[in-house]
Amino acid sequence: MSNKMNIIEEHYRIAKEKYAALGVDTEAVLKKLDSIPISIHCWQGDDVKGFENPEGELTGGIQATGNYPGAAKSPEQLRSDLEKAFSLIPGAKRLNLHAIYLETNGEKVERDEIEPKHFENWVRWAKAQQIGLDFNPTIFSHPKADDGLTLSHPDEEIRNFWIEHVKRSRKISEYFGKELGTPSIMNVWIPDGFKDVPADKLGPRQRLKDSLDKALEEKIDRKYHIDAVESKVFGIGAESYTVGSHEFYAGYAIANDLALCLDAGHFHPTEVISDKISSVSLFVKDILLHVSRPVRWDSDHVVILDDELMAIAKEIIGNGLTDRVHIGLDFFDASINRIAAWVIGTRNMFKALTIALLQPTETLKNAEVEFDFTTRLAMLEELKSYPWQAVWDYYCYTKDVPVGMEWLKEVKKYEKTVLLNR
Ligand code: RNT
Ligand code: ZN
Repeated sequence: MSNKMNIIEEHYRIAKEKYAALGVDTEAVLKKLDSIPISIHCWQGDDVKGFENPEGELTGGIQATGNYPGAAKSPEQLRSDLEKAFSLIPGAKRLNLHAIYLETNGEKVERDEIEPKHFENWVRWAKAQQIGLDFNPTIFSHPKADDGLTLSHPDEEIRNFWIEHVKRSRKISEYFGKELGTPSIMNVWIPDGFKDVPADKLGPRQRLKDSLDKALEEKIDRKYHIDAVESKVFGIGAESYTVGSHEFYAGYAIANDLALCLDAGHFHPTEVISDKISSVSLFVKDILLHVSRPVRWDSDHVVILDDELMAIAKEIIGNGLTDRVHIGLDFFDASINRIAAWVIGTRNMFKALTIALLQPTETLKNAEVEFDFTTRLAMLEELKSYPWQAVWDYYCYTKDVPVGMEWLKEVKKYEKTVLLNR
């Protein structure tokens, strides 16, 4: 161990010198990294099933494919899996919950009846973990969403049901914020759309606007709760039209001073959210990211360290937006070990942030304003092979989490002793 420790420290020392020559202080980078939380989504642990109904089927144009053994089947299992994942990830974490992860002691509680008490165990656990919580109303996987329309449904009764669900979800989110001393971001995503060419594109959008106006009417202190809305370009079974499009929600968020959620899988395949962050930041106070990975469609693959992930991190860091851009993850892969999925995706997000923090942003910006595009390109290319990995390893090491592939051994052990016995 001590030999290994020396190697990690030695590599870090060399990297520190190399970055210092560029004017980058790696110690400051590590400190800054500590202050950027990632909201880890609970739903990777059980393929977005929740605890409302054990037979619950995932609907709403999203899908978790695969049948890898060991999915969490109870809140206790899910929390234990999360603890395992957290122990393998350095840095600040939050947990993002959905309404279907409620605990009711076997009692049937409808979505329009949920209350803070159904999330007391989560709050107790979050306190023990010293993390904040975020929240989402679950407006899919439900008989009242089976028509493919919810808040924009032509039937007022159905709209009212979902409006009440959102209202109650906001109270739960506020409760999280009050209990944990950090605002809970509550994100509204609905699956509403049509498979085929609509006759009326305006009507459903008018109804959605009206439903949101009602659902979000009550003022809640931003200290405890922040509302976010998430757009989408299409879903399975809603290929021709999505009620909550990007323009709809960008407009709605700006008009109502809400946070706008940008999901990496929710735009046309050549569009990237990294390019949207700076623009949106000029018009909304808070941006929520659903960092995901679309493969040909909104497939919600585990986040890898690709160009787009690094670009997202660079936009947040380079523009000084860490206080206003809230990083959440949103992927659900049931074809691999689910704890590994969390660890890989979250560590990659932290790696991308490390790389972005190690970039001499001011030098690059100065070259640019002087129209020295040669220096800009030369430097950006050179930086790609700079020893960011030594800084990352050192970060993991100082946070007492496994360095490099060592974490996988822990996951395999847990799989053998816990997951395969479920
Ligand atoms: C669906 C949206 C939404 C969900 C989660 C479970 O396309 O991305 O954010 O993935 O709320
Ligand atoms: Zn999303």
